[in-house]
Amino acid sequence: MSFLARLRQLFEPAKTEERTAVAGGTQTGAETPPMPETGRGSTREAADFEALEELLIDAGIDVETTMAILHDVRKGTIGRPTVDQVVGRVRAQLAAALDLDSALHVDGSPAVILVTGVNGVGKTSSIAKLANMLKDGGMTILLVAADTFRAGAIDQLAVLGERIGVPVMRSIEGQDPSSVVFNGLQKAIADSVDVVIVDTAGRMENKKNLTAELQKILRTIETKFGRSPSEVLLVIDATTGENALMQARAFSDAVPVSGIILTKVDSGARGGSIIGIARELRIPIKLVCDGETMTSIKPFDKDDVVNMILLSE
Ligand SMILES: Nc1nc2c(ncn2[C@@H]2O[C@H](COP(=O)(O)OP(=O)(O)OP(=O)(O)O)[C@@H](O)[C@H]2O)c(=O)[nH]1
Ligand SMILES: [Mg+2]
Repeated sequence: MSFLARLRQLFEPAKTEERTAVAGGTQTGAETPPMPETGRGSTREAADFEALEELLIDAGIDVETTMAILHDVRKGTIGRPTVDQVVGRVRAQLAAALDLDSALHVDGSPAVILVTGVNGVGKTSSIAKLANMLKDGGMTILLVAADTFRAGAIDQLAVLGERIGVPVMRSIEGQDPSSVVFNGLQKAIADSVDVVIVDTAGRMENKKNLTAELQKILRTIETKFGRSPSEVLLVIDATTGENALMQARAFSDAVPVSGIILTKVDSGARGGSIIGIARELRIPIKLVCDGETMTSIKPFDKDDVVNMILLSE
């Protein structure tokens, strides 16, 4: 059952009716007035709020946002809130948490976009989708295969680049990722390319190596080319539960993450943890991927993401 359906079930009028009937009342559901502030009403309200709190936490919503929602629902209603009041306040708080600068910055010549994330979240495919989107917008792109941990990763980017008609700076397995980025940027400058998008490894011998490599790539861009990436994007798989927040914390501790690409929202996403990331780390979602085709990418839309969370099972 979706988060929204469970919310509705918790606060639906029928429940009030049933409870009132048990208590000896005769009112009918839809017209049931709010419960008076009696001792019994307060106990029931407390139980409702406890259930609401449980529901929000269970949906992956962070504690701070959960508390803000409970506070809003309490302060805005006298007696028992209606379903629509509760849903409206949940929506408003989720939207407020997501209210960050979601514009994708592609400044610089070339602009550099570094794409990071743990293995399997959708980095390489999102890069191809993003390149395709920017190319359609009239920009020239170079993809850089700086995930040199696996030969397969290099081939995957090369195949996708060919499919969308975007050149790829290839590498060889085991090559220093920073040297690939250096070569790529040199080529991009020589060819007057608008945007360089760098694929990175999601898996290494250990996490320390992974973040050290990212930091080295950033240093190379800074020291050799005197610039910073216009975006450091972290890819988060929307089907990941609370681990998503831990991933975001770890990456943003290591590198200046400027935005999130939220992937796999088409695959039964849970997604609630994205709210904690936005609220705690102030990292905006910039792009959303919802399928496996090269056009399954779109700029972040607040209502879409709020709906995704509300409709998640
Ligand atoms: N349904 C769906 N599948 C996706 C989406 N994005 C990526 N995938 C799939 O997820 C799998 C992993 O995607 P990759 O792009 O290879 O992920 P990665 O992060 O580059 O993986 P590593 O290079 O191994 O770290 C592939 O099978 C993709 O087709 C999406 O938005 N929707
Ligand atoms: Mg990859």
